[in-house]
Amino acid sequence: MNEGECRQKLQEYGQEHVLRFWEQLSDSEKTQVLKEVSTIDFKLMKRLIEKWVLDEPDPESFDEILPVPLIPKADINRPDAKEAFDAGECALSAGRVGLFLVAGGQGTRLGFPGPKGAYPVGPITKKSLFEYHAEKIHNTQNKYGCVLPWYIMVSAANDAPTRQFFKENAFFGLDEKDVFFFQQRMVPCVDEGGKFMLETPCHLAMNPNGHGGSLPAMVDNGVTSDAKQRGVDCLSYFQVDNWTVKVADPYFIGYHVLRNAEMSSKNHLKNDPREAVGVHCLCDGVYHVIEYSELDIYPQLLELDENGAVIFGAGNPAIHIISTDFVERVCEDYDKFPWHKAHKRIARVNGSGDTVKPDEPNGYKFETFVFDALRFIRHEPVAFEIERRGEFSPIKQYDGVDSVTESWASMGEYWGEWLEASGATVPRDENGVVSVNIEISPQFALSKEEFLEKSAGRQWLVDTDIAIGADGNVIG
Ligand code: UD2
Repeated sequence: MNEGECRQKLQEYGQEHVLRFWEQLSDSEKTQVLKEVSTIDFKLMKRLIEKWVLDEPDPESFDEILPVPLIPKADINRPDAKEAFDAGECALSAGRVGLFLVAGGQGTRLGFPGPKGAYPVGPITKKSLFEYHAEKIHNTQNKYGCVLPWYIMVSAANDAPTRQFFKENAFFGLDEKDVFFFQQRMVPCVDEGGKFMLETPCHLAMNPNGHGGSLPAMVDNGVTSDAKQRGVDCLSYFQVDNWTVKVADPYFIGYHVLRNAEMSSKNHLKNDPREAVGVHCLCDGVYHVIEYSELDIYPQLLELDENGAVIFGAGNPAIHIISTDFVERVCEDYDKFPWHKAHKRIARVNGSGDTVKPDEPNGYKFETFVFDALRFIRHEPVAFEIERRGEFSPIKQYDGVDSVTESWASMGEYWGEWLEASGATVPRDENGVVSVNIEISPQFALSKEEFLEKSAGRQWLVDTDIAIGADGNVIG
């Protein structure tokens, strides 16, 4: 895009103020502006601004909202679960499964300067979130003699540092050709009058288009065609900040395959109506996840039953299986994909070209959410209940709820129980809480059963912090 085309486009859409510092910019700064403007989908932005900023549409309303029926937690003694497990193992061995990680978010709450996946989550080993995920991949690939191609969505902000981190760590021993990075798009932030916002004189305030943007990004960047070429029809979707996620769970994959589902979701039972996860429910017969920030619009979703349990208890830990064909089908109709707006404090330039962060929200960020793809399904989806421990422990901040420190505690409890089952004595405080740090490499064992099998004849000594490595040796 050259300067003339850029001016014309901006004028056509009433956004010519974007070039108001043009005369003061250097050549390279001008090039940057032209590049940013060329990435904008103006028609989409016009639609979003007219609908969400200049007008205030009523929220989506439903005649009836019901809890989703859940497949109960996996239990190998239940025939349906055994059948699902076997089908999942078959799909894994046949190479039908790929991994789909979303890692494009900005991780602002954690206050970590690098990509969130590079965060050293291991309390003893300082292993990163990416390394934890990679170790699970090694274990699963070895177990099933398969390759799990790993499709990782990044954003403009963390693409280069993420690739660099993988390089520095020699791809954690994975084959580089099976790790595929792809970038989601950015969207401009818009002020309350519907105008694009400049963060600096030569740079628009923009944000990644939400993890729903992973679907068109997969198609545009050749991920779905790569998957199809490899014979992958099930994409196991997870978020980078969940260190304990089962990256390729045979039960879950099996239910998805056996029911010929297009999109399947795991659900944990919410312990608090305000827990910061979406709620999986049936709205006028259609599967939806209502995001936690939108719960006040549907107050019945916050109600408790007479025993104090959350009635709409199916929380969304953001773990799905999505079929490759379904990704492509949703993208054919992507104009219908819903957007969400958030009123935020957005740093912008003042008249003298200085960037100022306001004290109050001053503009909007637009995002799409992957779970909104549920409304495109044609077959009954799978909604599968899981135990929180060992499946869902997200890291949103350093301390408090969903934090690094909470994850360390949950590692102690989760792996402490494995060690105790093997006959070890694990130090606990007067409240019964594990009082040492524990890490067990997922490459060594992915489940308690595997750990016990590999621990046969061994006595683990846990008088202080203990980290067991991929080869089963105690580290340090
Ligand atoms: C998300 C879910 C919430 C619950 C919770 C569990 C949404 C809107 N809500 O809440 O229902 O499942 O997670 O932990 O997602 N990401 C991108 N690109 C983006 C935005 C996010 O890749 O443009 C990734 C991000 O890197 C992370 C994940 O999506 O892996 C979730 O993002 P978040 O941590 O901001 O989501 P949160 O905690 O609001």
